[in-house]
Amino acid sequence: MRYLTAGESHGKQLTTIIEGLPAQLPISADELNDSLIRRQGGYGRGRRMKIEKDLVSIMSGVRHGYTLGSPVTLALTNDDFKNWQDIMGEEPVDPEKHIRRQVTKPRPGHADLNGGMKYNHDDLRNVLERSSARETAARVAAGSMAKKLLSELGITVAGYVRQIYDVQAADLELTIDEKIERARQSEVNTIDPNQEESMKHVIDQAKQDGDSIGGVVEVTVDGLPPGLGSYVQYDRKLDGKIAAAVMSINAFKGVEFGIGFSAASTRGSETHDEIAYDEHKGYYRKTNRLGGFEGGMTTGMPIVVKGVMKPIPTLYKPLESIDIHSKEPFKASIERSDSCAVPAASVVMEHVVAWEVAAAIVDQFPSDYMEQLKAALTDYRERVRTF
Ligand code: EPS
Repeated sequence: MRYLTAGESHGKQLTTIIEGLPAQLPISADELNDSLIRRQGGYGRGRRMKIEKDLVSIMSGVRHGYTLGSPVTLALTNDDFKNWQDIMGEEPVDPEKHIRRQVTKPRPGHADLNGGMKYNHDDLRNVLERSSARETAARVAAGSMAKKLLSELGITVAGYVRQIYDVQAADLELTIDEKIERARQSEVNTIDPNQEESMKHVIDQAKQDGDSIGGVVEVTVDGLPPGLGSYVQYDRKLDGKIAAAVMSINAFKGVEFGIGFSAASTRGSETHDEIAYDEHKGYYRKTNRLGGFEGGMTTGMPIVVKGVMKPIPTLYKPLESIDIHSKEPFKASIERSDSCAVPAASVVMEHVVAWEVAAAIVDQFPSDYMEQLKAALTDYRERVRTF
């Protein structure tokens, strides 16, 4: 399974094309929109999200509520495009004419300068329109199809906020359904209601100061068989694929599975997950410190993966940079921005992780239609249970 996204932040639309989904997966636009609407929310979002209503149009690959096995095209209109038609239109423009909203002042922390140098753009808008996190809407659209496929196989994915700035959610023993429910109830998508107000408070403070803040998001995947992914080749390790997917989300700077970086200071005996056996459920682990992976393969325990998001680099409080035309230093001008997009990022991470897990399953159990996939996975689950 693979997908491509296309579209500029203030262009006409975002498009996602997915190839390789088995036929007869039941799907409706409403289910996809539920994910897209969640991504748009969250305390700390800016004015742009009041303009956009991310509702998907399914343009191909689905008929009468079921996938056909052919490529699926999902389109999302940018409602802001009507205000940007002359700036973002595809028709050639007179080079002498002043182009509104031209960007010559690269913002530290964005793709602006490096992208401009690489593609030889003298208007950095040509970079920022595509490097914008608006693209994550198209990835959530793909991930919502993947989540539906996983749910048909009894696999559940939850994304939620662990930390905003210096406010941390407590380590709580919750079922995956409780995590989903709590994150949905929370304005900051956290599972710890005791930290909700403090998280909102640090967002308000950052906004007041013209600043931005980041945080940590976590995704849990439950209901997995052991042995997804493979140790036999570096690029078939599923934790590696998930890590790459998480790192490719805009503004993400780090990823860890289970105890992650703290494994540097735990002994082997405190790090690994002892193996146990039960006649009914087969092999299982007494703990899940490794976050559901050994040797690049799932252990059958839940995948638990965290990602860290840096503060959004578009600041009301400007940082120093250099104008690419005059080569003069300047302090960046005020731009519309989100002061904190960590709650939205938890939804994005949930969907990119879901995609990688679904793609690994479809790779491992090649199937043209859902019944075939379900049967193959049921057989495999039974075989590993009695192994
Ligand atoms: C973004 C800047 C803001 C965000 C945008 C990502 O948009 P604008 O420049 O239009 O104010 O709102 O996020 C989205 C549009 C979205 O859908 O998440 C950026 O620079 O990355």
